[in-house]
Amino acid sequence: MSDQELLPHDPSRRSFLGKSALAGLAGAGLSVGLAACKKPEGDNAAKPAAGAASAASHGKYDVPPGQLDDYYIISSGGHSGECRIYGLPSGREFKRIPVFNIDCMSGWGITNESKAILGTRPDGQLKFKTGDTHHIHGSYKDGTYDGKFFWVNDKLNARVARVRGDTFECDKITDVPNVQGHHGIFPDKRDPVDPAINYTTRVFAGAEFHIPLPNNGADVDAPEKYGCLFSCLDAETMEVRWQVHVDGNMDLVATSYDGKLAASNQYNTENGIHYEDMMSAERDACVFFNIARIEEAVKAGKFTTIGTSKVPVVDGRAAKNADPKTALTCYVPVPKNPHGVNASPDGKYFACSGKLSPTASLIELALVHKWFDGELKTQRDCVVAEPEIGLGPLHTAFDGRGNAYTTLFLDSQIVKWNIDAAIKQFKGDKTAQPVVDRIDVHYQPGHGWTTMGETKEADGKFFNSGNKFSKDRFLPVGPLHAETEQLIDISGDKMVLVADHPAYSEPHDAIGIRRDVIKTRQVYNMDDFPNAVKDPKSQRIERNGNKVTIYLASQAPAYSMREFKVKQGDEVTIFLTNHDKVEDLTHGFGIPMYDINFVVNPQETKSVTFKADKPGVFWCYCTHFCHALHLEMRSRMIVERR
Ligand code: K7E
Ligand code: RUQ
Ligand code: CUA
Ligand code: CA
Repeated sequence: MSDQELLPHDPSRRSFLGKSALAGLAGAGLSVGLAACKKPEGDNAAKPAAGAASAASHGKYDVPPGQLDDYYIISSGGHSGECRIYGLPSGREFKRIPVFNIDCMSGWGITNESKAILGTRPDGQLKFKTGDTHHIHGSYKDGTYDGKFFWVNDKLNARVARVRGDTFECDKITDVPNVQGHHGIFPDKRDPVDPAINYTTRVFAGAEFHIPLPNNGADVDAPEKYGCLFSCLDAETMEVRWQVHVDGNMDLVATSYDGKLAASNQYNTENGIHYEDMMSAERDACVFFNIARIEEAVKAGKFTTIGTSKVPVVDGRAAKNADPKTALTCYVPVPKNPHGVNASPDGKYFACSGKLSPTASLIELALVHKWFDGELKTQRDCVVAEPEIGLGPLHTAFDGRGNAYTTLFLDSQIVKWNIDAAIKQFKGDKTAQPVVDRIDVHYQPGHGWTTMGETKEADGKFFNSGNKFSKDRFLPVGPLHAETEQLIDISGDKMVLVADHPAYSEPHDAIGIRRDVIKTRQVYNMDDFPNAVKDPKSQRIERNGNKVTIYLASQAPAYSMREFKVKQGDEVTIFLTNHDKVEDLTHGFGIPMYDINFVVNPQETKSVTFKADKPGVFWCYCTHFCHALHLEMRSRMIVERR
């Protein structure tokens, strides 16, 4: 296909996509299962271009200069290792929050404070320099966001990070032992036993890849020694409280509004090592965790530990949990290789999407509780609907009015389906029509989310489709294209495409939060930093052998020392306190040829440590434009020859 055939606004340009996606799948050996899937009604190419439909209503969603957005989008950054904040509906990017990556602007991974959070090896180097964020979720109170914290996973190096809602900076990172492919993550919404605790106290995460337990080089060829662990972290201390050994793997995680249940979809109940094995069973599962029972078991000492980890691990495998009345886990069978599990805002259901099945399964939580009470025949009886919605369903979001919106990766569509109608149809009502609307998206949607949709305050205003490809939607910028985040107005009966926003790889999941929920601070508190140079006059140089510590202050447009001397070979630590009190009056500190670059916000203190191995004059300069004399804001570091 020539470039000419891909001109923008050509409605037919979509048609090649469906074919190429299916061809790709056939190559992967998936065609057999999909051939059986019924193609949903309608033909993509015959529909009007979604772009044309959006043009008419465009102005309504503009955010004119000087106006603020209605929502924050708190987004994962995928294999960039960072998180991001955008505005909705404008799509403007406000901030990148470095988490598992190294960030030149802020000095994340450069300063001692950030290195302490990231973790270092004995030689002082960072333990990890890269990461892969997938899911970010906020802390809850009374079933909705309280704006305090956000948690994000690192799928790559098995970590969970916390981002503060007042500064939008990462303040803690925890390594989770004995897991790989640390994928799904979700905070709880209230305590499983104490009704007075109606806020987040735990964060759950699931492991996607089977590894030998422990993974120490033994048992690499003994699949029966492989396993996946579900982990619970303390929201406050960020310590791992306990883990559960499950059958199969875990992908996404969801939690119930009553605080009692967490669940994860499983696409590899086969415990397979290769993809043919992983898709051999007709059904996989959504595994539910009975949090209160797990914590009782831990308290009663019914756990083991794995390798050098001290974290208690309880056995949640099916054979050990056959009696519902004492079971820690409940495996609800759902069709082949699901991806995604999401809680409905009414607190009643989890939707678990089909991926290799053209269906979404709706699981009623009251029935899961019934199963745990021994009052339900089989786990499968927890499924109350399984509508056929289209090809490649991945993630589901809700509008708070009884409708679900599922992304269809292969069909490149969002499908809106009605929960009650789906339940009626499942019970045998042939007149029930669950699917109420579809809209094309461009192209291949992964995550979809709605504004406030993962809270009891789901407002049904916007749906965002996180598309994995943009192809021809934006000016080409080389072989790697931007991704498309497409904003869809879902307030009416029909979905309306409102805007395309490009995004750098790869946001995966995000949450849309009403702006009044977020309360950020304007400046730091100097007292929170033990090494703050509180009075610029207390600036000083302390020497201890060949260790030199420089206590430095900044106030526009100067550093408190015009110069400082160290000796070649010294280990130099610089503490820099920013004395400016005005919001947004941030200074930077860059040392040429020493690879040092970071910013200090108003009233904040940061530090760096390095070896002064190069003699000469080095102009430490302010990197962050702060004042008319910003360029003049410098200090001379003189490294004297030994
Ligand atoms: Cu949330 Cu992208 Cu990690 Cu689905 S996964 S698409
Ligand atoms: S100087 S604000 Cu950085 Cu070229 Cu101009
Ligand atoms: Cu200080 Cu620029
Ligand atoms: Ca499977």
